[in-house]
Amino acid sequence: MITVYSEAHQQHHGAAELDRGRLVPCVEQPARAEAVLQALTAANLGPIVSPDDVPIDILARVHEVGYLHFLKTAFTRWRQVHPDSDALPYCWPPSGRGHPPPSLYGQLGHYAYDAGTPITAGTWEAATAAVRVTLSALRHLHAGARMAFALCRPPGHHAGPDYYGGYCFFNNAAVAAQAWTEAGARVAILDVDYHHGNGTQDLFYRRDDVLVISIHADPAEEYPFYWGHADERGEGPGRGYNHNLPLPWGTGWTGYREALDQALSLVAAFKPDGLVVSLGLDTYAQDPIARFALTSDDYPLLGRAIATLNLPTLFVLEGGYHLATLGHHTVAVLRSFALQAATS
Ligand code: Q9C
Ligand code: ZN
Repeated sequence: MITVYSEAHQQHHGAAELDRGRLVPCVEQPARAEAVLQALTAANLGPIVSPDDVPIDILARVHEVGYLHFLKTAFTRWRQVHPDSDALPYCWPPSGRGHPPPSLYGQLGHYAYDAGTPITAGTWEAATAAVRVTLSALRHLHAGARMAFALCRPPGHHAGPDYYGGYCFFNNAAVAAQAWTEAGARVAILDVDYHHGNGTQDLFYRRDDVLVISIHADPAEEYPFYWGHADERGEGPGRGYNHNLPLPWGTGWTGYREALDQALSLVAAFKPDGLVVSLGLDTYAQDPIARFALTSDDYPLLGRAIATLNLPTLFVLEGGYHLATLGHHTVAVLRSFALQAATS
Protein backbone atom coordinates (compact mmCIF):
# COMPACT_ATOMS: atom_id res chain seq x y z
CA MET A 1 0.00 0.00 0.00
CA ILE A 2 1.17 3.51 -0.78
CA THR A 3 0.97 6.35 1.74
CA VAL A 4 1.27 10.01 0.86
CA TYR A 5 2.60 12.33 3.56
CA SER A 6 3.91 15.89 3.76
CA GLU A 7 5.63 17.42 6.76
CA ALA A 8 3.94 20.72 5.85
CA HIS A 9 1.15 19.68 8.25
CA GLN A 10 3.45 20.77 11.11
CA GLN A 11 2.83 24.38 10.17
CA HIS A 12 -0.69 24.14 11.55
CA HIS A 13 -0.26 24.06 15.30
CA GLY A 14 -2.91 25.88 17.28
CA ALA A 15 -2.37 26.77 20.91
CA ALA A 16 -5.83 26.74 22.43
CA GLU A 17 -9.44 25.79 21.65
CA LEU A 18 -12.63 26.68 23.45
CA ASP A 19 -14.19 23.54 24.84
CA ARG A 20 -17.33 23.65 26.97
CA GLY A 21 -16.57 27.10 28.28
CA ARG A 22 -12.83 26.72 28.83
CA LEU A 23 -9.75 27.43 26.76
CA VAL A 24 -7.80 24.18 26.67
CA PRO A 25 -4.68 23.08 24.73
CA CYS A 26 -5.51 22.09 21.15
CA VAL A 27 -6.39 18.42 20.84
CA GLU A 28 -5.64 18.30 17.12
CA GLN A 29 -1.82 18.58 17.11
CA PRO A 30 1.12 17.85 14.79
CA ALA A 31 2.13 14.92 17.02
CA ARG A 32 -0.91 13.04 15.69
CA ALA A 33 0.39 12.77 12.15
CA GLU A 34 3.90 12.07 13.43
CA ALA A 35 2.54 9.16 15.48
CA VAL A 36 0.78 7.70 12.44
CA LEU A 37 3.87 8.17 10.29
CA GLN A 38 6.04 6.42 12.85
CA ALA A 39 3.69 3.46 13.19
CA LEU A 40 3.34 3.09 9.41
CA THR A 41 7.11 3.19 8.96
CA ALA A 42 7.63 0.59 11.67
CA ALA A 43 4.92 -1.65 10.22
CA ASN A 44 6.53 -1.65 6.78
CA LEU A 45 3.20 -1.33 5.08
CA GLY A 46 4.63 0.02 1.86
CA PRO A 47 6.21 3.16 0.41
CA ILE A 48 5.60 6.52 2.05
CA VAL A 49 5.97 9.26 -0.54
CA SER A 50 5.73 13.04 -0.72
CA PRO A 51 2.83 14.63 -2.56
CA ASP A 52 3.21 15.61 -6.21
CA ASP A 53 3.02 19.27 -7.08
CA VAL A 54 -0.64 18.80 -8.06
CA PRO A 55 -2.80 21.81 -8.91
CA ILE A 56 -5.46 22.53 -6.31
CA ASP A 57 -7.79 24.62 -8.45
CA ILE A 58 -10.39 21.95 -7.64
CA LEU A 59 -10.70 23.63 -4.23
CA ALA A 60 -12.77 26.32 -5.94
CA ARG A 61 -15.24 23.64 -7.09
CA VAL A 62 -15.67 22.32 -3.54
CA HIS A 63 -15.49 25.48 -1.42
CA GLU A 64 -16.76 28.99 -2.13
CA VAL A 65 -14.19 31.47 -3.41
CA GLY A 66 -15.09 34.07 -0.75
CA TYR A 67 -14.39 31.45 1.91
CA LEU A 68 -11.06 30.51 0.31
CA HIS A 69 -10.02 34.15 0.12
CA PHE A 70 -10.96 34.66 3.77
CA LEU A 71 -8.88 31.66 4.90
CA LYS A 72 -5.90 32.71 2.80
CA THR A 73 -5.79 36.19 4.33
CA ALA A 74 -7.35 35.81 7.80
CA PHE A 75 -4.20 35.23 9.80
CA THR A 76 -2.30 38.16 8.27
CA ARG A 77 -5.23 40.40 9.14
CA TRP A 78 -5.45 38.94 12.64
CA ARG A 79 -1.71 39.29 13.33
CA GLN A 80 -1.79 43.03 12.68
CA VAL A 81 -3.95 43.42 15.79
CA HIS A 82 -3.01 40.28 17.76
CA PRO A 83 0.68 39.47 17.27
CA ASP A 84 0.77 36.78 19.97
CA SER A 85 -2.31 34.62 19.47
CA ASP A 86 -4.17 32.47 16.98
CA ALA A 87 -7.35 33.68 15.33
CA LEU A 88 -10.53 32.49 17.07
CA PRO A 89 -14.09 33.79 16.70
CA TYR A 90 -16.12 34.97 19.67
CA CYS A 91 -19.38 36.21 18.14
CA TRP A 92 -21.85 34.56 15.74
CA PRO A 93 -24.85 35.63 13.67
CA PRO A 94 -28.01 34.68 15.61
CA SER A 95 -30.41 33.97 12.76
CA GLY A 96 -28.96 32.74 9.51
CA ARG A 97 -25.66 33.90 8.10
CA GLY A 98 -26.40 36.59 5.53
CA HIS A 99 -23.36 38.26 3.99
CA PRO A 100 -19.98 38.31 5.75
CA PRO A 101 -19.51 41.72 7.40
CA PRO A 102 -16.34 43.79 6.77
CA SER A 103 -14.95 43.28 10.29
CA LEU A 104 -12.44 40.45 10.74
CA TYR A 105 -14.16 39.42 13.99
CA GLY A 106 -17.48 39.39 12.19
CA GLN A 107 -16.01 37.30 9.39
CA LEU A 108 -14.47 34.82 11.83
CA GLY A 109 -17.92 34.21 13.33
CA HIS A 110 -19.44 34.08 9.86
CA TYR A 111 -17.10 31.40 8.49
CA ALA A 112 -16.35 29.41 11.67
CA TYR A 113 -19.12 27.45 13.34
CA ASP A 114 -17.13 26.73 16.50
CA ALA A 115 -14.34 28.27 18.60
CA GLY A 116 -12.29 25.11 18.68
CA THR A 117 -10.52 25.63 15.37
CA PRO A 118 -7.83 28.31 15.55
CA ILE A 119 -6.31 29.76 12.40
CA THR A 120 -2.53 29.98 12.87
CA ALA A 121 0.36 31.41 10.85
CA GLY A 122 0.77 28.16 8.89
CA THR A 123 -2.83 27.01 8.62
CA TRP A 124 -3.18 27.88 4.93
CA GLU A 125 0.10 26.14 4.05
CA ALA A 126 -0.77 23.02 6.03
CA ALA A 127 -4.37 22.82 4.84
CA THR A 128 -3.43 23.23 1.17
CA ALA A 129 -0.70 20.60 1.65
CA ALA A 130 -3.33 18.22 3.05
CA VAL A 131 -5.33 18.70 -0.15
CA ARG A 132 -2.21 17.97 -2.24
CA VAL A 133 -1.53 14.87 -0.16
CA THR A 134 -5.08 13.65 -0.75
CA LEU A 135 -5.09 14.36 -4.49
CA SER A 136 -1.68 12.70 -4.86
CA ALA A 137 -2.93 9.61 -3.07
CA LEU A 138 -5.91 9.55 -5.44
CA ARG A 139 -3.49 9.56 -8.40
CA HIS A 140 -2.16 6.20 -7.26
CA LEU A 141 -5.68 4.81 -7.49
CA HIS A 142 -6.01 6.26 -10.99
CA ALA A 143 -2.79 4.42 -11.79
CA GLY A 144 -4.42 1.15 -10.78
CA ALA A 145 -3.60 0.76 -7.09
CA ARG A 146 -6.26 -1.02 -5.03
CA MET A 147 -5.78 1.28 -2.03
CA ALA A 148 -3.92 4.39 -0.94
CA PHE A 149 -3.65 6.36 2.27
CA ALA A 150 -3.64 10.15 2.58
CA LEU A 151 -1.81 10.78 5.86
CA CYS A 152 -2.92 14.36 6.24
CA ARG A 153 -3.81 17.00 8.75
CA PRO A 154 -5.59 19.25 9.46
CA PRO A 155 -8.52 16.86 8.98
CA GLY A 156 -11.42 17.75 6.70
CA HIS A 157 -14.84 16.20 7.22
CA HIS A 158 -16.31 19.05 9.30
CA ALA A 159 -15.46 21.68 6.64
CA GLY A 160 -18.39 22.64 4.42
CA PRO A 161 -18.89 24.72 1.27
CA ASP A 162 -18.18 28.00 3.06
CA TYR A 163 -17.45 27.15 6.67
CA TYR A 164 -14.81 25.63 8.92
CA GLY A 165 -14.87 24.02 12.36
CA GLY A 166 -14.11 20.81 14.19
CA TYR A 167 -10.38 21.25 13.46
CA CYS A 168 -11.13 21.19 9.69
CA PHE A 169 -10.62 23.85 6.96
CA PHE A 170 -10.69 22.06 3.60
CA ASN A 171 -12.69 18.90 3.16
CA ASN A 172 -9.94 16.57 1.94
CA ALA A 173 -12.24 13.56 1.46
CA ALA A 174 -14.79 15.64 -0.45
CA VAL A 175 -12.05 17.08 -2.66
CA ALA A 176 -10.99 13.52 -3.49
CA ALA A 177 -14.56 12.46 -4.24
CA GLN A 178 -15.05 15.51 -6.45
CA ALA A 179 -11.79 14.90 -8.33
CA TRP A 180 -12.59 11.21 -8.77
CA THR A 181 -16.07 12.09 -10.01
CA GLU A 182 -14.64 14.59 -12.50
CA ALA A 183 -12.39 11.78 -13.75
CA GLY A 184 -15.55 9.82 -14.57
CA ALA A 185 -15.95 7.57 -11.53
CA ARG A 186 -19.04 6.95 -9.43
CA VAL A 187 -17.89 7.52 -5.85
CA ALA A 188 -19.15 6.70 -2.38
CA ILE A 189 -17.85 8.24 0.84
CA LEU A 190 -17.91 6.20 4.04
CA ASP A 191 -17.18 8.26 7.15
CA VAL A 192 -16.18 6.19 10.19
CA ASP A 193 -14.92 9.06 12.33
CA TYR A 194 -16.62 9.23 15.75
CA HIS A 195 -18.11 12.62 14.87
CA HIS A 196 -20.67 13.23 12.14
CA GLY A 197 -19.09 14.42 8.90
CA ASN A 198 -21.30 17.48 8.60
CA GLY A 199 -19.13 19.24 6.04
CA THR A 200 -19.16 16.25 3.72
CA GLN A 201 -22.91 15.89 4.15
CA ASP A 202 -23.54 19.54 3.26
CA LEU A 203 -21.20 19.45 0.25
CA PHE A 204 -23.08 16.60 -1.44
CA TYR A 205 -26.56 17.03 0.07
CA ARG A 206 -28.30 17.93 -3.18
CA ARG A 207 -26.32 15.55 -5.39
CA ASP A 208 -27.11 12.02 -6.51
CA ASP A 209 -23.70 11.31 -8.04
CA VAL A 210 -21.83 10.91 -4.73
CA LEU A 211 -23.21 8.70 -1.96
CA VAL A 212 -22.39 9.90 1.58
CA ILE A 213 -22.70 7.60 4.59
CA SER A 214 -21.61 8.47 8.11
CA ILE A 215 -21.52 6.32 11.27
CA HIS A 216 -21.09 8.51 14.33
CA ALA A 217 -22.12 9.46 17.85
CA ASP A 218 -25.74 10.65 18.05
CA PRO A 219 -25.83 14.44 17.59
CA ALA A 220 -28.60 14.52 20.23
CA GLU A 221 -25.76 14.25 22.75
CA GLU A 222 -22.55 14.82 20.81
CA TYR A 223 -20.75 17.38 18.64
CA PRO A 224 -21.54 18.65 15.99
CA PHE A 225 -25.12 18.67 17.47
CA TYR A 226 -26.87 20.37 14.53
CA TRP A 227 -26.28 17.73 11.86
CA GLY A 228 -26.09 13.95 11.68
CA HIS A 229 -29.59 12.78 12.57
CA ALA A 230 -31.01 9.71 10.88
CA ASP A 231 -33.72 11.70 9.08
CA GLU A 232 -31.22 13.82 7.13
CA ARG A 233 -31.43 11.92 3.86
CA GLY A 234 -30.48 14.48 1.22
CA GLU A 235 -32.53 17.04 -0.68
CA GLY A 236 -33.84 17.49 -4.22
CA PRO A 237 -31.92 15.21 -6.58
CA GLY A 238 -29.76 14.20 -3.60
CA ARG A 239 -32.70 12.69 -1.72
CA GLY A 240 -31.77 9.17 -0.65
CA TYR A 241 -28.04 9.68 -1.29
CA ASN A 242 -27.15 10.76 2.25
CA HIS A 243 -27.34 8.31 5.13
CA ASN A 244 -26.64 8.93 8.81
CA LEU A 245 -26.23 6.08 11.25
CA PRO A 246 -26.10 7.73 14.70
CA LEU A 247 -25.15 5.54 17.66
CA PRO A 248 -25.36 6.20 21.41
CA TRP A 249 -22.45 6.99 23.70
CA GLY A 250 -20.85 3.78 24.91
CA THR A 251 -21.32 1.90 21.63
CA GLY A 252 -18.89 -1.01 21.34
CA TRP A 253 -18.06 -3.33 18.46
CA THR A 254 -21.38 -5.24 18.51
CA GLY A 255 -23.46 -2.12 17.96
CA TYR A 256 -20.89 -0.60 15.68
CA ARG A 257 -20.69 -3.68 13.50
CA GLU A 258 -24.46 -3.63 12.88
CA ALA A 259 -24.29 -0.04 11.67
CA LEU A 260 -21.22 -0.85 9.59
CA ASP A 261 -22.99 -3.76 7.91
CA GLN A 262 -25.88 -1.45 7.01
CA ALA A 263 -23.46 1.14 5.69
CA LEU A 264 -21.63 -1.45 3.59
CA SER A 265 -24.91 -2.72 2.12
CA LEU A 266 -25.86 0.83 1.16
CA VAL A 267 -22.49 1.38 -0.50
CA ALA A 268 -22.73 -1.91 -2.39
CA ALA A 269 -26.26 -1.10 -3.59
CA PHE A 270 -24.99 2.22 -5.02
CA LYS A 271 -22.54 0.24 -7.19
CA PRO A 272 -19.71 2.75 -7.04
CA ASP A 273 -16.41 2.55 -8.92
CA GLY A 274 -14.48 3.86 -5.95
CA LEU A 275 -14.68 4.45 -2.22
CA VAL A 276 -13.33 7.28 -0.10
CA VAL A 277 -13.07 6.40 3.59
CA SER A 278 -12.98 9.26 6.08
CA LEU A 279 -10.83 7.38 8.57
CA GLY A 280 -11.25 8.68 12.09
CA LEU A 281 -9.81 6.63 14.92
CA ASP A 282 -11.61 8.52 17.66
CA THR A 283 -14.09 5.65 18.06
CA TYR A 284 -11.52 4.14 20.44
CA ALA A 285 -12.68 3.66 24.03
CA GLN A 286 -9.82 5.73 25.45
CA ASP A 287 -10.09 8.63 23.04
CA PRO A 288 -9.86 11.80 25.16
CA ILE A 289 -12.76 13.64 23.43
CA ALA A 290 -15.07 10.78 22.44
CA ARG A 291 -17.35 8.25 24.07
CA PHE A 292 -17.54 5.06 22.00
CA ALA A 293 -16.03 1.82 23.28
CA LEU A 294 -14.11 0.21 20.42
CA THR A 295 -11.00 -1.73 21.45
CA SER A 296 -7.69 -2.28 19.67
CA ASP A 297 -8.93 -5.68 18.49
CA ASP A 298 -11.78 -4.06 16.57
CA TYR A 299 -9.71 -2.02 14.08
CA PRO A 300 -8.51 -5.04 12.06
CA LEU A 301 -12.16 -6.10 11.82
CA LEU A 302 -13.07 -2.65 10.54
CA GLY A 303 -10.42 -2.76 7.83
CA ARG A 304 -11.38 -6.26 6.78
CA ALA A 305 -15.09 -5.41 6.63
CA ILE A 306 -14.46 -2.40 4.38
CA ALA A 307 -12.29 -4.51 2.11
CA THR A 308 -15.17 -6.92 1.44
CA LEU A 309 -16.70 -4.20 -0.76
CA ASN A 310 -13.93 -5.00 -3.20
CA LEU A 311 -13.53 -1.39 -4.33
CA PRO A 312 -10.55 0.80 -5.11
CA THR A 313 -10.33 2.66 -1.81
CA LEU A 314 -8.78 5.92 -0.73
CA PHE A 315 -8.31 6.26 3.02
CA VAL A 316 -8.15 9.85 4.27
CA LEU A 317 -7.11 10.53 7.86
CA GLU A 318 -9.67 12.43 9.92
CA GLY A 319 -9.80 12.43 13.75
CA GLY A 320 -8.30 10.24 16.51
CA TYR A 321 -6.70 11.82 19.52
CA HIS A 322 -5.33 9.03 21.72
CA LEU A 323 -1.72 9.54 20.73
CA ALA A 324 -0.38 6.33 22.25
CA THR A 325 -2.58 4.12 20.04
CA LEU A 326 -3.49 6.31 17.05
CA GLY A 327 -0.70 4.98 14.84
CA HIS A 328 -1.29 1.39 15.86
CA HIS A 329 -5.00 1.57 15.09
CA THR A 330 -4.46 3.29 11.75
CA VAL A 331 -2.02 0.57 10.76
CA ALA A 332 -4.47 -2.09 11.97
CA VAL A 333 -7.22 -0.83 9.65
CA LEU A 334 -4.96 -0.41 6.64
CA ARG A 335 -3.08 -3.69 7.07
CA SER A 336 -6.18 -5.80 7.51
CA PHE A 337 -7.78 -4.08 4.50
CA ALA A 338 -4.66 -4.85 2.45
CA LEU A 339 -4.60 -8.49 3.57
CA GLN A 340 -8.28 -9.01 2.85
CA ALA A 341 -8.00 -7.22 -0.48
CA ALA A 342 -5.15 -9.51 -1.49
CA THR A 343 -7.40 -12.57 -1.08
CA SER A 344 -10.42 -11.18 -2.94
N1 Q9C B 1 -12.14 19.65 23.05
C1 Q9C B 1 -12.50 15.55 14.20
O1 Q9C B 1 -12.48 14.50 14.80
N2 Q9C B 1 -14.47 19.73 19.70
N3 Q9C B 1 -12.94 16.68 14.79
C2 Q9C B 1 -14.99 19.07 20.83
C3 Q9C B 1 -13.15 18.85 22.49
C4 Q9C B 1 -14.92 19.30 18.42
C5 Q9C B 1 -13.44 16.68 16.14
C6 Q9C B 1 -14.38 19.62 22.07
C7 Q9C B 1 -14.39 17.96 18.01
C8 Q9C B 1 -14.07 17.96 16.52
C9 Q9C B 1 -11.94 15.65 12.83
ZN1 ZN C 1 -13.81 13.00 15.05
